[in-house]
Amino acid sequence: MKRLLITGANGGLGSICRDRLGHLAGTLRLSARKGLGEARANEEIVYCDLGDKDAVEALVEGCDGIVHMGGQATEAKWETIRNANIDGMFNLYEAARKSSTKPRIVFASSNHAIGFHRQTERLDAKSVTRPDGLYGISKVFGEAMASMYHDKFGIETACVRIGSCFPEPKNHRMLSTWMSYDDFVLLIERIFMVPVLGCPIIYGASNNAASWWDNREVAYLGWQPQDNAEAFRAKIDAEMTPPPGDDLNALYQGGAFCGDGIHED
Ligand code: 15L
Repeated sequence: MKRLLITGANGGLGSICRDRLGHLAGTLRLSARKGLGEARANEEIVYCDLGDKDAVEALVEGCDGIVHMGGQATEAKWETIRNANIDGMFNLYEAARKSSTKPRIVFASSNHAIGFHRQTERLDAKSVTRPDGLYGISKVFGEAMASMYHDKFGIETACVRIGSCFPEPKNHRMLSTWMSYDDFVLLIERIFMVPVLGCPIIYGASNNAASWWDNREVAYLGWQPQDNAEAFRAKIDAEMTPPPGDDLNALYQGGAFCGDGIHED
């Protein structure tokens, strides 16, 4: 690619993209609302609020690919989610539709789009969504946005329902949901290399023995995650007791996000 846009490039996963996806494009265009520091050799920095339509249009123009990590990354009050994840998604897709480059997009969806499924269920790309909060709803919305812009305008998006992408799994639930940074980077590489992408739903998790998710529908990507959270089980067992059977973290795939209450402030 000539120019790859990474939104949310100051966040946890956005910074991994910044550090490890430079080989995919001549130029990385990095965006966030703040905190991107100095531009490195192949980088350009554009500060932008995703809720600002004109700014997002200028941001997207000239990009052949977008890794959309920007937006609200956890549960929050509706106004925050609406600006970043609802208006922000619309602005991004409108900008992509109007651009001269028609970028291929990676959308950072989340396991919280399906969080209210029980941990005893096995899901694939056809499973119904069961969002576990306002954040999860915004991810379902984002997937619908991607689907419509693909069907109507041919814009390709990989909707990655990211599990728990951290250096290591942090608790027993993450033995099922963990995705290593290495496997995440391998996935992004495959998404941009495959000749025809379409608009698939992909479960973003490593090759975990305790996985709840089946990615057979996206075998055509050639993504073969290498890591397995099982390697951390003994460490987690030593550090904490497993949650009791009636705990949200033991019942639902979305874990604690399934708790009652709505963020009001
Ligand atoms: C997410 O969607 C969050 O962005 C992340 O911080 C984790 O909470 C993750 O889900 C998870 O479910 O572990």
